[in-house]
Amino acid sequence: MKIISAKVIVCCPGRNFVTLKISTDQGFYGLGDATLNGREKAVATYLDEYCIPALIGRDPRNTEDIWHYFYRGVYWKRGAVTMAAVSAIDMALWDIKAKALNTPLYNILGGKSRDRILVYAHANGKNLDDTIEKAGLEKEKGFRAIRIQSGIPGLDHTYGVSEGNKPYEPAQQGLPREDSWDTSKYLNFVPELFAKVRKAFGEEIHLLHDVHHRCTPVEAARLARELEPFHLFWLEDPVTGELQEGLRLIRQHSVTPVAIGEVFNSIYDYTTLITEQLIDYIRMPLVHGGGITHLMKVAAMASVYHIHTGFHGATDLSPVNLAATLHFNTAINNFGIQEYMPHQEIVHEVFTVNYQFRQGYLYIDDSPGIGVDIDEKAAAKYPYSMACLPVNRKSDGTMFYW
Ligand code: KDG
Ligand code: MG
Repeated sequence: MKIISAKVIVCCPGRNFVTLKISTDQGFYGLGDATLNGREKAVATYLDEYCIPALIGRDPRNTEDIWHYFYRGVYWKRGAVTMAAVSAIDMALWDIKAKALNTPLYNILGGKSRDRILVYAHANGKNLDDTIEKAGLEKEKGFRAIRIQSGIPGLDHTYGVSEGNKPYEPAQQGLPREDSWDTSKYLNFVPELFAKVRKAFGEEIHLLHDVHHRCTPVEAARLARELEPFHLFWLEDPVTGELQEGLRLIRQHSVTPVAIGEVFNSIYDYTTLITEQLIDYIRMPLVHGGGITHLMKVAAMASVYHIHTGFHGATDLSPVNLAATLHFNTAINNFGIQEYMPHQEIVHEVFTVNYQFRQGYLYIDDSPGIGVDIDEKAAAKYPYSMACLPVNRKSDGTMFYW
């Protein structure tokens, strides 16, 4: 089998998505997600200019060799743009391989380790009462795990909380919006939030929280320790991950489980974190972490250290990534939980999907390959529209992490 063509489809059904479609001489084609929120065109150009010409003529079944060609074979390794491109190629090749064998992707990743995938929902409230109400709505929908984010008293805008009752969508049209941040207001409020939420829902429901990289290690250690009585499923991105050693301080002071890595793109971002058992969940998604080939290795390494997966799954990752991730989660032993934000209806005019939510779990069907298709005519109706993630400053104007 040979690759005869490949193209990048950039579309904006409500938000921007980048999809790679690779076609073969035997009629099979594969899809890969290459969406990098706010930097979509950089990945599309990288694929168009440097990767697609080098793919033509290769046997798409050689997933390992092709992965190393675009990783090891490239002098400028790693980085979000490069790795999103590598991810899309890898995902599309695995899609082709499974379709050619007429079997769902999970079958060639190890078969079924489970029949359904535990997912967590999002409750993003303007304030404490609103957050409890939103969490109640998610529970009524059947979710057994809920991420809790709330507006912070004294701050105009907080991560995760949308304007009005709109669904979560951090990327805004045009240049980045500037938010303002105050860590002490946040640290004083969050333990009270979780005390009330735990009291309202009891111990039956899993509670999660995303710090979104906004604490220093010692601040994160304080927060993790103060949240211990409320038994979080995890505390996400308590600090930025650039300094892996920073996570040691949190571990020394708390037993609140830690998840990290939605902005990582390589196994080397995780080596200290995994081998020193400083974390409990890896979040690096297939779409940004080098695809199935690379994540299989990261997940295997994590499994040796009792660390589970809990992949990033916001709506800025396309249905192609979500379906591929569900196959992956079905197959591996050390699956933990999957983030799930349903895409807006308009997204499904472009992407037809093969998964369904029921009572707290996602179920993937057994169509061959990844099982998601793209309607290129529908995609053409929604051209790219520039949108960026916000930036963040401390209240005195100092540039900070978003
Ligand atoms: O593009 C960035 C978003 O996907 C991210 O901010 C969402 O932190 C996030 C999460 O945990 O889903
Ligand atoms: Mg996050």
